[in-house]
Amino acid sequence: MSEPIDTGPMNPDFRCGTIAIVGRPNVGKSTLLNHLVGQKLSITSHKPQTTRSRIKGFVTQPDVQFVFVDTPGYQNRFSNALNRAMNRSIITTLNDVDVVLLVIEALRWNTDDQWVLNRIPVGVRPLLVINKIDKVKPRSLLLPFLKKCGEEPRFAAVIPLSAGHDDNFGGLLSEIRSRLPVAPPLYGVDEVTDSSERFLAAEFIREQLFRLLGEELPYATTVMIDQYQEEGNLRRIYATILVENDNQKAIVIGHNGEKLKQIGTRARQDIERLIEGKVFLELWVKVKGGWSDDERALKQLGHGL
Ligand SMILES: Nc1nc2c(ncn2[C@@H]2O[C@H](COP(=O)(O)OP(=O)(O)O)[C@@H](O)[C@H]2O)c(=O)[nH]1
Ligand SMILES: [Mg+2]
Repeated sequence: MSEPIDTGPMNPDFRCGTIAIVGRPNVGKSTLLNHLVGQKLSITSHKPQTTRSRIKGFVTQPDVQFVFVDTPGYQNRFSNALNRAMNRSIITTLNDVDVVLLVIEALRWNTDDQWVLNRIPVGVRPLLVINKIDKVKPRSLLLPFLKKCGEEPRFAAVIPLSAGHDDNFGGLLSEIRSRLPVAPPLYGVDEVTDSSERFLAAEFIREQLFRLLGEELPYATTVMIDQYQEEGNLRRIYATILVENDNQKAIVIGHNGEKLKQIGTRARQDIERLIEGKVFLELWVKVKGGWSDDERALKQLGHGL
């Protein structure tokens, strides 16, 4: 149950707004979102383009509600349809937000970071989040880097942190809050995202494909939820991992089904943490393009028989 938040005369300075998290792949955008929200929502891996769609996460405090939007990794290397769509989605996001966080890795400003910066509208001054400061060795290298970034007029502020290790994001949150408009909250206090459980379940399975399969294979896979049944605190989830050929299918299943079992166990544990309940998860692996897959694809579009 949501507690009503006091946005009336007692609290005339309640602020609420949307914050886009952008940056080249692998800088830690999704990790930052998850740690800000205090819950895994956006899947992460060391491989670029793990995040394929926009995920929102909310943080609500007595005087502010932050609506964070994690974006698929900006990238310019390949220009296939998926990437073009992803980049379009980010540009649309940027025109529609109150604050932009540009995330980079400490000491590693490169041409991809510059490419992302060039895509931020000229009138928008992003907050520069310098992530992974835990990796800087020796520590003395950090200060000159921060100083250099701080002198760059394009950035509204520079905030060094370690998204994966810090447990206090007060500095970042207060920088953001001062830039949000006075507005009532958009979501209930106990809401953390507007993504459905069903969608997040598919994402958590996909995350394990990225983490447990080789370098290339994850990009050839799709996860479909066939059935998602809720029985009190229990979820029965039937899902299919679609691959492109029999060879890939054999790899996903693994020797004696071990790989698929590992994928299923880890994804199940993540979904259990999300719903704070029990999950029964059944995974199938199928080769795309077969008759039944076409039928399922149509069903997902709402044209099922
Ligand atoms: N050492 C270190 N690694 C991090 C930190 N934040 C994220 N990572 C790692 O960086 C990789 C990419 O993170 P991810 O959030 O998926 O990046 P994204 O592509 O920008 O969303 C993952 O392996 C994370 O565990 C951090 O603060 N320190
Ligand atoms: Mg990501």
